Amino acid sequence: MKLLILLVIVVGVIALAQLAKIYQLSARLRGHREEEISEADTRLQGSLWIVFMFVLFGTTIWQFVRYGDYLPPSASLHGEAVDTLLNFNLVLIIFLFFVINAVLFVFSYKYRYDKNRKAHFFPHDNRLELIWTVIPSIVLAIIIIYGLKTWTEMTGPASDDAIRVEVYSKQFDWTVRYSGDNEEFGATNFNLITSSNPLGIITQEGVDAALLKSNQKIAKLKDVLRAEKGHLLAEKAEIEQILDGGDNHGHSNDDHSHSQLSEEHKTHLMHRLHDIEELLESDKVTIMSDAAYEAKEDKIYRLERHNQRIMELKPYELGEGLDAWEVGKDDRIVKSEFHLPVGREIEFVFRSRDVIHSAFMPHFRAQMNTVPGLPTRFKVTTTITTDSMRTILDNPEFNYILLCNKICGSAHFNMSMNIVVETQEKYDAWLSEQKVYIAEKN
Ligand SMILES: [Cu+2]
Repeated sequence: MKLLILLVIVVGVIALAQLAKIYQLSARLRGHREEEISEADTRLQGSLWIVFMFVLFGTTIWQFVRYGDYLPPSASLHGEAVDTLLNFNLVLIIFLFFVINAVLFVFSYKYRYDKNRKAHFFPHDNRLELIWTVIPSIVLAIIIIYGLKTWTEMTGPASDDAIRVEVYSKQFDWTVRYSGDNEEFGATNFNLITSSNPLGIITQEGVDAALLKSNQKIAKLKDVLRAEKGHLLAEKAEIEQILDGGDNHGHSNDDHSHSQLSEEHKTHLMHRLHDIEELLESDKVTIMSDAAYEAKEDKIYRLERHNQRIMELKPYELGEGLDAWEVGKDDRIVKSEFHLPVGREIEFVFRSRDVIHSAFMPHFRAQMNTVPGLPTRFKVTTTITTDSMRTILDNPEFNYILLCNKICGSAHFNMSMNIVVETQEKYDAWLSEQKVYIAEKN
């Protein structure tokens, strides 16, 4: 069926081309020149421009009526400022859109080809140049200054009584941190990140946990390497050779101390030989290529270096001030959903563990990239609780949402977190129930 339609279209196009050719040939026979276009033709073309203009304007207006209200109501103080800025730009652009297109199409109609009209030679006009340079400059300056002003207001320093919330991104989820009762965030270090300390908060327990974890890894790797068959066989052969050679030496060499030492050494080697033989017979023995063996050795080296870094962190932080070191003990860590009180200024601090993500909270009109190694920030003042918004939108399922707005990997779509905006009392009650990080373990 599709093929048939395609065939009809192709044949139709060929037929039209042939007809046009015949028309051209017949025109030549009738003594018409190709560039001679009749008055009726130009009038038709000109009128079609006008028709097209009305279709364009009509569909544009229809789209605004149909889809113009695409944004949900803004639920933050600066959200209204953002919307006003957006609307200001939109109105300006739409106005220009109608003016420029009207001029374009009306002039195409009005100044269509006329045999009796002579073109006016008009090379330059200073006044016109001035008008179309100065007016756009002023308009653009207004747009830029207005935009910058709004942006600075949104991203400027937060007030002292703002609630600070840390939003931490990684492939592929969000973690949110609130400061504990001391109202300060604990220092963090990426070397301390473990499954039980996802933000790498620096505390004694955090340091111990990280060291323990990497020491366990090192021990496990060393166990595997120790039981590698090739290396065991080589060591065995070496010891056997030394033991054989040692005997010979004992006969030919009369150095007393040397043979004494050999005796001690010999027992040690015998023990080792016994261990190797036992290992070789056990099911612990592994077989590895040289490359695999070296890779494991390299891994041990890197883990030891990692430990070294943690150890360096320890005295430095402790020396600089115990407060900074232990302040994270009561930080609260939240996943999957976080709460905010209504009517308060919230200062978000964004951090990232792996790649650049973008924290996007559409109802707060807030978006900020999260960059590894560089904390970014954004402040928001909440204005509408989740419950009120559910009433406004007449949608009992509604939830504010935090999304990732940067294509950050295969499960990017999965990076979302619900936000609940509620009264201060409810928020306080909720926060006090959240997990206190690490301190909880003791
Ligand atoms: Cu992401």
